[in-house]
Amino acid sequence: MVAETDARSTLIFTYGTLKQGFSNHILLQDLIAAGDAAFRGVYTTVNDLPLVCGPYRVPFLLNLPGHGHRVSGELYAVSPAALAKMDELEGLSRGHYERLPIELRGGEEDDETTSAEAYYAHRSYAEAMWRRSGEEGYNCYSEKVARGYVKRKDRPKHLTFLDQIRLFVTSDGI
Ligand code: PCA
Repeated sequence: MVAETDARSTLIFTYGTLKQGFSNHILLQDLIAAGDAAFRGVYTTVNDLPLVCGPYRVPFLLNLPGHGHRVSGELYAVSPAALAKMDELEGLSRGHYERLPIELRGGEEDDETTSAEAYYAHRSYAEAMWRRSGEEGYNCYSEKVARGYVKRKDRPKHLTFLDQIRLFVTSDGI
């Protein structure tokens, strides 16, 4: 369970497919129904950060502060069990994303900052992805930005996610 005052809960800032209305939100819905996650509000990053799309319009926040824009997303408090499930979905142990601190503003207290964590693109490909994106970022993973998103089950099976990322960053942008 994740109570309001639970010291064991972790605040996770979601900026992509985990948000309401996007393909992986179903995981959070299940966790909320089980009492393992709670929605805390809409927040925006304090710092400019690049939010880009990789292969299949998959969103990636890059840990390259000072580039891109302030990014909006949704904040959730999650239990340790929920965090483990989210880490698995985001491929932490496979080098897809890494979970790192992020500073946010928003929710009720507009003048205060909130410390949370977010799933950033793994450092092994973040800079290459920034160059591949023409060093242009979004401020929100909206319906429009997500258009063309391909679900995991519909992607080529013979390539790993990291293979697909490597192909994407070394291609010319078609
Ligand atoms: N899911 C995570 C990271 C990127 C993604 O699509 C999120 O929504 O924050």
